[in-house]
Amino acid sequence: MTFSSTLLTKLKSSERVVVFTGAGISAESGVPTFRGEDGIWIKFKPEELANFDAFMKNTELVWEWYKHRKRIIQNILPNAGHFAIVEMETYFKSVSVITQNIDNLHRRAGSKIVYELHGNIERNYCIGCGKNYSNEEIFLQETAPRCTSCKGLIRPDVVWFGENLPTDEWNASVRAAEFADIIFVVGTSAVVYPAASLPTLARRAGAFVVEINIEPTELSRYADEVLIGKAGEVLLRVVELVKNL
Ligand code: BV8
Ligand code: ZN
Repeated sequence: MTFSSTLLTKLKSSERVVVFTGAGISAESGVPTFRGEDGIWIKFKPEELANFDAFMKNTELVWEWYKHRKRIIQNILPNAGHFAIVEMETYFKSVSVITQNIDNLHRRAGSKIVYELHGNIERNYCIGCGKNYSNEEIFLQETAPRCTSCKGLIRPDVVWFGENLPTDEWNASVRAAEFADIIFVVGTSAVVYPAASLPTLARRAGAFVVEINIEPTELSRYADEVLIGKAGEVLLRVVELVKNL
C-alpha cells in the first residue's frame, strides 16, 4: 500500500483528527454489514424492520431480529481497526470517533471521544415511560419485552429510519467535523443521511479526507486519498506511518 506525500505532510501537521466509521470497521469482529453479500438488509429491508411503524406492526419480528443482533454483538470483540484508532490518541491532539455503528466496539476498545449517531444496541427503553432496560433484562422475557412499571412496549435505543438523530451527538459531530484537520472515513457505504453528509461537511471546512474501504463508494470522488483494503490492516499501517513521522 502506498501513501501520498500529501497524506504524510497532512499527518505531520494535523492536530485534530476525526474518524467516521460504519459497519465495515466491525466486519472483522464478525458483525455482519448491512449491504455486503452477508449484509443483514439482504434478508430484511430497512423499511420492514428498522422503523417505528414496522416495530408497532411487527413487534415480535423486529424484536427477534434485534435479539439476534444483540446476541452476535455480545460475543464479539473490538478488532485491530478499533485499537489502531485508540492508538492514534497518542500521536494527535484530539481524536474524535463519529460512528454509525450501534455495537459499542469503539468504547469497548478504549476510544475516549465517541459520538454514536444511531444509538447503541446494548441500551433499551420503554416507549411508555422512558424507563431504561439492560440487555440482560430484555433476554429474560421470551416475547417482545414489556415495561415492569407501566406495561409499555420496550424498544432498542437505536435510531430508526425516519427518526431524528440524538441532538447532542449530532451537534458535537458537526462541530468535530468542522474543526477537523483530517477525517478518516472507514468502512461505510455512505448512503444513510444525515450521517453520510459529515465527510463532505468536513471537506468543505478544510479537512483532508482519507477514505478506507475494501472498495470505492459514493464518497470516493470527494476523498483526497482513497486507501483500498481492510480497515484493520490499513489503519494499522497508518498508525505505523504516524509513529515514524
Ligand atoms: C433522518 C440503526 C430526519 C438501526 C441505522 C424518507 C423518509 C424518512 C427519511 C428518509 C427518507 N429518505 C431518506 C431518508 C433519510 C434516511 C436515509 O438516509 N435513508 C437512506 C437509506 C436513503 N435517514 C434517516 O431516516 C435518518 N433520520 O433523516 O431524520 C428525518 C426525520 C423524519 C422524517 C424525515 C427525515 C436516520 C437513519 C438511521 C437509520 N439507522 N442504524 C439499526 O442498526 O438497526 S442505519 C444503518 O445503516 C447503520 O447505522 C449505518 O448508518 C447505515 C449505513 O450502513 P454502513 O455503516 O455504511 O454499512 P454498509 O453495510 O452500508 O456498508 C459497509 C461498508 O463497509 C461498505 O462500503 C463495505 O465495502 C465496507 N467494508 C466491509 N468490510 C470492510 C469494509 N471496509 C473496510 N474494511 C472491511 N473489512
Ligand atoms: Zn414504562
